[in-house]
Amino acid sequence: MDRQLAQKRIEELKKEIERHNYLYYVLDQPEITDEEYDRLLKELKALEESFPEFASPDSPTQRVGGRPREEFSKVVHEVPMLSLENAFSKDELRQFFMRAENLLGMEIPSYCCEPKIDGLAVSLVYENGVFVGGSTRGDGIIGEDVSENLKTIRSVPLRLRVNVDGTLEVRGEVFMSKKSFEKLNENREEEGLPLFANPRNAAAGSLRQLDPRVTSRRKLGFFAYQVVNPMKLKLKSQWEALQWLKEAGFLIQGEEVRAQSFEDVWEYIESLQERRHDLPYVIDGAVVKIDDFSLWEKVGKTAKAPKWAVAYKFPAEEKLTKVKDIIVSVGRTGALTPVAILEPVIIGGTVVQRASLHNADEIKRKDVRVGDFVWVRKAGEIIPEVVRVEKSKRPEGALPFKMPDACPVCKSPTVKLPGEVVIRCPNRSCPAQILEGLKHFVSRAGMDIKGLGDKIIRQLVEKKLVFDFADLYNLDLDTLSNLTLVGEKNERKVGRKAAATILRAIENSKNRTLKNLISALGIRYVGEKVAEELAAHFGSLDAIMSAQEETLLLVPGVGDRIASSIYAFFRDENNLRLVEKLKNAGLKLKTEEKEKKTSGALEGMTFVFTGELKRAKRHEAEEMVKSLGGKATSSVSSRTTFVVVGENPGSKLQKAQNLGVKLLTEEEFWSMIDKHAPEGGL
Ligand code: 3BA
Repeated sequence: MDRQLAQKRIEELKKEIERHNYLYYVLDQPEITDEEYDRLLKELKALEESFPEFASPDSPTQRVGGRPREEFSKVVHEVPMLSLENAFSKDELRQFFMRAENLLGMEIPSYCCEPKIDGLAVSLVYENGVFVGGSTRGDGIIGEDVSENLKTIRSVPLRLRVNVDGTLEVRGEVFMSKKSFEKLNENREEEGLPLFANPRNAAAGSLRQLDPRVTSRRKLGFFAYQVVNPMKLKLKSQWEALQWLKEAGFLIQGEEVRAQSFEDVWEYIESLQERRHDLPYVIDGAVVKIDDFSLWEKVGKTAKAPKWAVAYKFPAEEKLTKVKDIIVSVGRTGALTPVAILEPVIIGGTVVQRASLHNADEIKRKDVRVGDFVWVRKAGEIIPEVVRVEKSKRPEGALPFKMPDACPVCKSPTVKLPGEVVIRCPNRSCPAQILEGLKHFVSRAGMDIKGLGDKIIRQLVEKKLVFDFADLYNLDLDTLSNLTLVGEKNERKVGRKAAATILRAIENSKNRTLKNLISALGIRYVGEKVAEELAAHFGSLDAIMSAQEETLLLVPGVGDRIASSIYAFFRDENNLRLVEKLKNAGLKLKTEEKEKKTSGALEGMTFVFTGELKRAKRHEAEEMVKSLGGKATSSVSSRTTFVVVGENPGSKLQKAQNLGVKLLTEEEFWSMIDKHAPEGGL
């Protein structure tokens, strides 16, 4: 493609991709599929690589995160970021606005009410409509420059959708949705990393990552609520500012209302409080602002906070309940975790009957005892936690809880490594560790063996039918069918039919990819992502097993801690024996790429599609090509074998002609596919 054409297409793609970002992340009304979106992004990336002179900081390709930094530089906020005064009751809220009305000498004509999102305040700066950087609130005067990380947030527009000359500063809150938070913690648990206590901490941790690529993976969002210099835009009220922000391409919460009286404000707060648990992100109150900007200056501010806005904090939903028992569970890595078993209570709409007490230090600090009444709440609306003991209700004779000196399951004496807070069961053959290890092995991220539920695994371990993962592959029909299931009313046998299904699932798992196997082994700190990288980099388990730590460090995402964990895992005799057994059981210990490459009819051919296809969607056609061993890419180069030309072809046709790449009509393409495709193709 010539330079001019490339530049034009790059601008086109930038605009188009940002439009789809806006449709998806702000309006929640996508017009195209994820595949189509990825294709556009890929095309842009390829073009920017071929024509680096046209790459720019406001390109959506910049959202994946640049290089890691040593530290964040400090920035002074042009206009200080104030804090908000809090009100904890209807009365305090009324007091706050009565003071404002006294200062004004008039009744407040209208209020703007917004949910108070529990996130992290940041400030974004735009020059002539282009995002140039942003920072955290810090102490309100000086914050940290987290520009690169902010760029990875899809709801932060890189270019405004309206024209604004000069500098514009927009402030708002970076947050993580409840769903993303739960997913993130699930992954971290799998990888043996410490969990985030709530979405706010997770968002803060993610935004303050020195490596923007990490931030990019952490699905953050940005809600805008403030235009710093609204007069410049001729905006007259907070409500107008919010509507303008939306037009300019920002995500606003959409729960905001304009209220005409204090009673209406209160009605809003009550209704918000009822709906708060149904929102996909955590809110901890409402922010109520005098709507009219002209009144802001008149009421003024204190050294710390405006007198025209206040945060109403929802009362924390804390319930008093009884600790029926404190049990100690043993995890996959042998870590002992004390858990309070509670008299069930409903908090935030769900029943809570357990709360982790984390570790010995925590339990000692809170001094939780069996029989105590404790205040329980949900951290970040999600994770139940014991806030404190109601000492006045402590039953006589309640004894301080002591962590056991022996594993509650296998009775091995526990150990505490220097520098660690956790107490561990050191016995690698402890049934609890085997059980948790097996659960992980058969999980979706691992070997994905359906039908092997917790109950069955538990029996296999208790009856000493299975000692390690490899033993699963020696199970027979008789053994399995004689295990019991817990039915609606009574226990019954698994039976031959269900047992046969399970055996088939176990057999099928032998064909899982190397990535699945690595993840299934449960090597500490090695989760799905790292497993995938290891599989792609080494191609076989043997290669990973013999790799030195320095070699392991070459794999993306593998640092010192992970490298030494992998290295140690494969120096352990038990693990080596396990791998040998798995090999003998017939598990695949290599990636499939090499096998695939020689078998496909389209091996060595690269296809590019342009224009609309009639017989299938473009991504389906690309899937077909890949399934036959060919490659499908989004941009035409001298390495392209065929360009398939559909209806209304784009600039790729021109480029193919310039480069002399062979063109195919849609019909020619399909007859080529049909010749090779197995039954049931498209
Ligand atoms: N509105 C937080 N401050 C907010 C602009 C003022 C303000 C907030 C708000 C000061 C929310 C204090 C940090 C700060 C920008 C200073 C909101 C929320 N309005 N809706 C009135 O949802 N958490 N926080 N942010 N300047």
